[in-house]
Amino acid sequence: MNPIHIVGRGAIGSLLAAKLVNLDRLFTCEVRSLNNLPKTVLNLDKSVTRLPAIITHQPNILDDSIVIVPLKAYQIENALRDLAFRLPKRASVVLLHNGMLDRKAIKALLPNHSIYLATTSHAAKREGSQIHITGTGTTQFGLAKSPHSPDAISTEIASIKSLFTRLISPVSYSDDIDQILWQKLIVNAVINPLTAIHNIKNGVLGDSAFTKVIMNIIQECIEVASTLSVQLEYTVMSELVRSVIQNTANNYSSMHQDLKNHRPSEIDYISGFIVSKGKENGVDVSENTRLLDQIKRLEQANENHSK
Ligand code: KPL
Repeated sequence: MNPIHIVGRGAIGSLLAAKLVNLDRLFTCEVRSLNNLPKTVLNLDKSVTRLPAIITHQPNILDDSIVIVPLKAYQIENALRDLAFRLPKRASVVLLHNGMLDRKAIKALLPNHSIYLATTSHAAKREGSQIHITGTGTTQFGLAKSPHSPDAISTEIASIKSLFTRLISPVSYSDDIDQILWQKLIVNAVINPLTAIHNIKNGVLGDSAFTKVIMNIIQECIEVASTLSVQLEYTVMSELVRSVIQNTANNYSSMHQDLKNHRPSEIDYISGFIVSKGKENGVDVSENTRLLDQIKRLEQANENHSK
């Protein structure tokens, strides 16, 4: 079995840590600061898992480790820069975040390691010093790049799949991770800014008052994706968005929670990504631009408030 290393103790990092504790699996975890870390996880069955204390910021990462990086999109580049000189040769890295990163920059940061991209709809949120698991979902991952042989890559994929199956199942490996990440991006481009701007739970977006704006967002995103050679169907995307709104009706989106708690949001990696790729490729992205600007204003207001 590969050693496991988790970077950070946010909501999803803690969810993974709690699952490992419940399985009696040893793992290491690194954090930027030892202050104010969550201590327990409230599982869906209402049982509570105590998270192991972290006594050192950066424990050694063992050879052959699966290194899971479940951070906010805006934290990933720095985290990889920091990991680059500590990763043992045969470690593989799995990035698990919302939004789209600059793939070239990420690949350049870890030229000698396999990088996998993953997305999950398992959900958790922080309440004081406890992480609450708020829903189960599905997990998909795919390869971004690897310097290794096809055989070595197959072994890595099997190991990651087997690990994730025990932690955040059901899990599937995709040869076309871009399709999957774009689908998740569109779900986030609809739900996250709208719920944060209107201060509502995800389910309220099922009201007919939001039909037009949701349609515009999805259409713009699909056009941008197509200029980047990712083909998505409007009806499929609209149905996916509708089902996520329904299945997470009682949740507040991560962007809603970020703004409420005066944390930076991932808007630059969600609507910001759509807007910048749209402008680069001559696509009208006015609806996504409006959302981007509104979230930026809310972030600014939060910043002014805390000065
Ligand atoms: O991923 C999410 C998020 O909140 O970031 C969704 C799917 C919108 C669920 O809330």
